[in-house]
Amino acid sequence: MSRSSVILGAPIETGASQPGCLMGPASLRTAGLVAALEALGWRIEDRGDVTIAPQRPLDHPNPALRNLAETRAWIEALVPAALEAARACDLPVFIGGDHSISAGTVPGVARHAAELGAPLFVLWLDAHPDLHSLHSTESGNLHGTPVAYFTGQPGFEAFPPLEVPVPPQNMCFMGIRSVDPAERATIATLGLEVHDMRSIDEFGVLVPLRGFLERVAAAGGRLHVSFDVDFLEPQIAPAVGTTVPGGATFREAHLIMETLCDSGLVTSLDLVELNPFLDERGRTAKLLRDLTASLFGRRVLDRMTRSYG
Ligand code: EXY
Ligand code: MN
Ligand code: MN
Ligand code: MN
Repeated sequence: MSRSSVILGAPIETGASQPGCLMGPASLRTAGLVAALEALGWRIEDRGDVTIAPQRPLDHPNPALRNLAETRAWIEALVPAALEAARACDLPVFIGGDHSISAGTVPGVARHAAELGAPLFVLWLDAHPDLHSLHSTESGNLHGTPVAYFTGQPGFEAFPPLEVPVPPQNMCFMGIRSVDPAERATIATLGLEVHDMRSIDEFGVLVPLRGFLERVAAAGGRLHVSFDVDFLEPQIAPAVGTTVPGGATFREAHLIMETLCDSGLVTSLDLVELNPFLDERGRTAKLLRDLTASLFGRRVLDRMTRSYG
């Protein structure tokens, strides 16, 4: 029987400094994400986009925080939507929207994993660790906070209570190359598994990825992958507001997705931070579509035509 996926859009841009991620779900749909996955034999149900009502501002001791009420409302909307999507299919895909969507999607799929009695692991593919608390962020951009929230760190009294935290030892970060001092301290305190770009330069992506996948398999775990466009080298993926030079190459990124596919362990996916306003003729959206297809089973030798023109 074919495998199934639910696609759920979360057009959030309130967590980022630059507007534009609001258009991310539309851009990926325009790039043909659904057809690309259907062509691989998957049954796809596109549930459209989640929405929130207009919010009144919320006060907070950190005056830098931007759009706290909106982010809170998005989390409240996304946790049940992600839980339902995970219950309904083999591998839901959550399309952002900036990375604050993961403050809703990860707790949602963590609840589903808990229902199944399995531990949830998270692979965070990003230039940034997104480990700020609501008190430590200086930019006030809440897309820099989801990992600290869903791993149950202190400082999130203003966010909805977390039902199922992800244990910090179940995290794996790859591609990291921009870390703020407070985040550096959290990484050290929690002993997080972080493979920065220096480490990828030295060892490639396969050695650390296979090590992590062995941990997930040995624990009988489920695996959520959170893919931030800024994980990629900006020259191949310009459509993101937080570019950092020295990112993953085209082949490194595809090899990660192909290896994840081979593992059979991935049970949910975020595609985040795509800002179509900054794209060049849709090339970043098309790359993200093709990376997702690699995760869903596309192989070079199966292709009859070239994808790029
Ligand atoms: N660490 C920086 C901040 O907190 O403002 C940058 C965060 C960027 C977060 C992007 C989504 O990965
Ligand atoms: Mn399921
Ligand atoms: Mn991020
Ligand atoms: Mn990032």
